[in-house]
Amino acid sequence: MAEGYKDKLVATKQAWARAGRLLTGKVGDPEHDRLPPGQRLTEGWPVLDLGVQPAVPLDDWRLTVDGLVANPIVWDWTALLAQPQFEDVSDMHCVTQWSRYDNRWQGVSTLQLLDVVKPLPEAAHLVIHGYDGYTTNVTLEQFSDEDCLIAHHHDGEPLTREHGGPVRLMIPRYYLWKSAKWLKRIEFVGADRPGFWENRGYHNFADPWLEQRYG
Ligand SMILES: Nc1nc2c(c(=O)[nH]1)N[C@H]1C(S)=C(S)[C@@H](COP(=O)(O)O)O[C@H]1N2
Ligand SMILES: [Mo]
Repeated sequence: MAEGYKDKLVATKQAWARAGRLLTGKVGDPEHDRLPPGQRLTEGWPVLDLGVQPAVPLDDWRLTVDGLVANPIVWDWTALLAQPQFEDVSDMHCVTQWSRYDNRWQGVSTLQLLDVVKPLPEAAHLVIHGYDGYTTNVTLEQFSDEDCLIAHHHDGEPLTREHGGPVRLMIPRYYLWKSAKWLKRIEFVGADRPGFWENRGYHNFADPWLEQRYG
């Protein structure tokens, strides 16, 4: 494992995944409920990561989008802000059972990004990379939900370093481990490639309404 990662914490979470800890066995209905099964509402905002919180100065920050796309890009901060800006309010759900309502995110929508890079027909999956070496995988369909964005502000403030600033991904309809902090690279691939937690017992798809914590 990479330098500085909290190996013990990772091992504990992996053991919980194996044991199916926290599972209620219920299925939720987002049409009628706001809190997915097994979740509790929090007013605060816990910080979770692997123990490495990279400092990425704005001047050095770059987002590479490559792989199976017609138009690969590297955006710096100015290029990100030059894109049409998007705002969305959503709830977030962490696999460790907390949910936080009404997060106001600002950034560039993933739909706008897709419009720019133009995925090739065979690009069905994405690997998301963080500056800390973290990876997570989503399908192109998950990435294309209308509330997904490359976020640089939260509740009107620049995203803090502990929460993934300067820029993180937000994919609010899935458990929060899919929303990579310190976003560095978005790679379009043909075959699914499980990421850090998906390789350690977490569910590949991660729908909180189906309680897809592990699997
Ligand atoms: N780059 C990176 N992104 C990451 C992680 C990480 O370790 N590194 N942890 C994930 C997990 S497991 C969670 S629960 C959320 C936590 O986001 P927060 O600290 O803003 O609450 O970030 C996700 N994104
Ligand atoms: Mo997590």
